[in-house]
Amino acid sequence: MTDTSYSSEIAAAAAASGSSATRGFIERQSAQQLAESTDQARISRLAGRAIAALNDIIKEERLSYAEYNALKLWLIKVGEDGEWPLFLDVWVEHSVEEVASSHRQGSKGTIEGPYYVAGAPQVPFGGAIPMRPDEPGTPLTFQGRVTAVGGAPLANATIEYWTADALGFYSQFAPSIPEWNLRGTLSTDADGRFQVEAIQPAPYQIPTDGACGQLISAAGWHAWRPAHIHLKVAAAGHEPITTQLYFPGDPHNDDDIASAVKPELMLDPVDDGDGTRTATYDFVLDPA
Ligand code: MBD
Ligand code: FE
Repeated sequence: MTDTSYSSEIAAAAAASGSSATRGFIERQSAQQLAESTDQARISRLAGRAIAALNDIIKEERLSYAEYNALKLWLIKVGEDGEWPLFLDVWVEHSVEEVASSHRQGSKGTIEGPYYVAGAPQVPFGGAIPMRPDEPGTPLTFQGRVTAVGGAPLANATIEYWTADALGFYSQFAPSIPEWNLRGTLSTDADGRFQVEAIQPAPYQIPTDGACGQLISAAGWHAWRPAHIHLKVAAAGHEPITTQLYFPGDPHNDDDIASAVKPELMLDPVDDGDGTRTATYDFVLDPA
C-alpha cells in the first residue's frame, strides 16, 4: 500500500501542484487587496520601472530574436503549467518579505511559498499533527513558547504548521495524500507554550517537470530547498508572522533556491535516545 501510494505521488507532477497553487491563490485574493493596488501613479511607476529594467537587460546583453522567442514560449508555459505562484515565491517573494518585515523587533519571518492552506485542523497540546499510520520520517516533537516583544507570554496564540512529506509532497497539492496530512493548527496554553508530535521534514526539491524545472535544468541550477517547517504564528493585538524553520547541517541551508534561510531560523533538535527528536523554538511577536 505504502509503495503504491508513494509512487503515484511521484507521478503526480508539477502540473497538479501548479494548478492547485494557482487556483488556491486566486481564491484567496480578496476584493480589498485588489482595491489597495489600484493607485494609478504607483502602478505606472512600478510597471514602468520593471519594463525599463527588462529593456536595459536586452540591450546590455544584446538579446537575439531566438532568445526573445524562447523567453516568450517559456513565459507562456509558466502560465499553462500553473507555475506563476511557484516562480514568484521561489525567486521574488524573499525580497518582498525583507521589505515587509524590516521594522520588526520580534522573531524573523521568511517567505510563505505556494503551499499554504488556511483552516488546518486544531491539534491539542502535545497531540499529533494529522499523518498517515505509516508516515515515513523521523518523529519530531516540536515545542516552544510565544511571547510578546517585552517577554509577556501570549496565551491562545495560534501556530499554523505545514510541511511536505518525506518525498517532498504537500497535501492538497499532490494526489493520493489525505487532505490535511502534515498540516495542523496549534494553540498556546496560559504560559504561551505549545507542543506537537510531528515528522522531521526532508530536503525538498521544487517540482522539476514544469516550466520552473525547465529553466533550472537549462541554466544548470539545482532545484533544492533545505528541509523546512512552515509556520504562521498569530496572537490577538500582535503582528502575525509567517516563517520557516530549518535544520543545522542540511546540505542546502547555504544555497536554498528560494533564498529563504536566515541564521535566526535554525532549529537545534536533540536526539531523545529512542529514535525520536525534539526541537524547541520560541517566537516573539511585535505589537500590532
Ligand atoms: C516550497 O515548499 C516552498 O516552501 C517554497 C518557498 C517554494 C516552493 C516550494
Ligand atoms: Fe515548503
